[in-house]
Amino acid sequence: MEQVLQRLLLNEEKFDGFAKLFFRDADVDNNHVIDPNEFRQMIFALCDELGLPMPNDEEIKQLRDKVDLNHSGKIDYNEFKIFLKNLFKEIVEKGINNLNH
Ligand SMILES: [Ca+2]
Repeated sequence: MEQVLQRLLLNEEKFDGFAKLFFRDADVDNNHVIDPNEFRQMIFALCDELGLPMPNDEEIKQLRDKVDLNHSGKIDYNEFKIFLKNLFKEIVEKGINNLNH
């Protein structure tokens, strides 16, 4: 998994493609932002995909506050992309089993 993420990080085009696909999937009502419910589902899907432990509601809320850079209550694509890139970097640097959750 780490190698897959590393390759994505090294190729902006591929990373953008992956991020877009994931964002589109998460944006269930297709309004181009991720609302809190969609965010919750998205985090579950992401943890499932990456084999990470499922966070609880409080952790999801804290994460959402961190990702929502302009505090609009919703996550736009740019915010999502920054979040995803940082997450991938953290996984590549520390290894998937050594993340703080
Ligand atoms: Ca939405």
